[in-house]
Amino acid sequence: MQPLPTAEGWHVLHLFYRLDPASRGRLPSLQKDFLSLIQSARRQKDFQVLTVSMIGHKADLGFMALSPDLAVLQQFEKQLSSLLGSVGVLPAWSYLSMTEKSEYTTTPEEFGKQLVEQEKLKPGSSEFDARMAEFQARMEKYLQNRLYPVLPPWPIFSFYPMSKRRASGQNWYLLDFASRKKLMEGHARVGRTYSGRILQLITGSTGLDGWEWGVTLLAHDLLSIKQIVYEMRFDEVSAAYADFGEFYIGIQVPAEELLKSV
Ligand code: 76R
Repeated sequence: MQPLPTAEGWHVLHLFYRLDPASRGRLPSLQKDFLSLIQSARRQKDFQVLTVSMIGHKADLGFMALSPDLAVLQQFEKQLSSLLGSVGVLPAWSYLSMTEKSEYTTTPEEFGKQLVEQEKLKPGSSEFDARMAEFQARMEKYLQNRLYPVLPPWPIFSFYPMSKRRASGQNWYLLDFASRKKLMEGHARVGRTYSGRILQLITGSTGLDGWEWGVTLLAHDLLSIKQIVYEMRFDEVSAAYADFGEFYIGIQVPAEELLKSV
């Protein structure tokens, strides 16, 4: 298949499969082919896939695959579905999105203004220049992480889709940019208090799937997921403007263990 690269970011495909009771006993027979499929996918440039043992009846097996090439992702999905389908493990749900940078990040101009107004630094002074250089370096790393994330093997995996509301009197898309930016600053303030406990990856899916974003959260413990989602509910962006889909929760395990874990 012809490569389908994108100018910015990576394609992201969340895939969920459900076991038929009769297929459980047949899973061990797939182990070798399954591992060789995962390993050969992972050899492709910048391809990542998380393997997740799901909790509850919505799904048993979960995968979050990322690739710069949409064709690679599509082929991975078809090969995986065909392999799992051969023992009666059937698709339960999928979600297509793309990594993206935020519209609401602080610009160098805004940061410079803060240094002058709040910290009384003089533009052109050596301290001002040093702080600006540090800001630029931090932003570059941050943008790189959003567009090209490297996802750690933290055990708790949570995925849910969300949209910003478009209701009368509560229409996110009719707010002006300054108001949206101010609201998002409040959101980010809450989010940052979970630094080290929650890794969040927001991927855009407007025009690609049924909701506007996919929210992937990784954590070391389930309580952190419950706490952040609860706390965010009180933040105005989520309280007034967000609608959510179903929550898919699982345990991230090495590919070698996945089929043995369900
Ligand atoms: O990206 C950043 O780290 C900078 C600030 C930031 C942006 C721009 C940020 C921080 N988020 C941003 C954008 Mn978020 N986020 C969610 C959810 O359950 C809910 O109520 C909502 C789901 C969570 C749990 C979460 C966590 N965020 C967004 C967007 C895009 C909005 C748009 O473009 O209009 C959505 C849909 C969204 C939703 N957010 C953070 C977090 C956390 C933990 C952080 C801090 C990250 C850190 O500093 O490490």
